Amino acid sequence: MQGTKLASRQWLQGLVVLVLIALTGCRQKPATSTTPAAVPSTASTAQTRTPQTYEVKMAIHRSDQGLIFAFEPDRLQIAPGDTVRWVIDSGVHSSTAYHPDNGRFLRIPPGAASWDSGNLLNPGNAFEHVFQVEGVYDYMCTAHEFEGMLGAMVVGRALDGPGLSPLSSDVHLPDKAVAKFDELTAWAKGLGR
Ligand SMILES: [Cu+2]
Repeated sequence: MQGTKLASRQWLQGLVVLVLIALTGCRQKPATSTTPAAVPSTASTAQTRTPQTYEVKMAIHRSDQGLIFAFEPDRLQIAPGDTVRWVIDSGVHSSTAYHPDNGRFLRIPPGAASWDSGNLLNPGNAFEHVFQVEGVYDYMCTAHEFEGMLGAMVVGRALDGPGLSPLSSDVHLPDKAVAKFDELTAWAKGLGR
């Protein structure tokens, strides 16, 4: 009698242990299965956008009015961290920031990195610059500034700064460059802040 009582008690204890294992196993399962699903979904929504690269062609076109020298597009709104890649389509050109480092007056946000590609000689030649500081940037082609070959970049918002101010009266530029400045500044102002 004693023997069977002991045996059945041991059997009961064993059953209790098995039930406990089964219960904790059930309780843990949903926890481990929801955690991995939650992590990537929150990470992907919280992450910043992937930086983009924009291409600007540098070209010469014939028209009824003569040759047209142009950045295409000549104006772009991008986000901080984005890259602009200038590529020669036709002709010899540069992409050069209006910045004292390039012997010009300042028309990019204070503290922003200047750039100068130098002359790119052949179709397909390219130059890249990463824009980090928010604001308005003006640049030109050194060879064709007098032809109005200018471009503008708005990085983030068109914040007040050198790129939005009127040209100072002591700056002497060819008429076509002045006209292009006015056009690009009006565009940047039109974007709002
Ligand atoms: Cu040019």
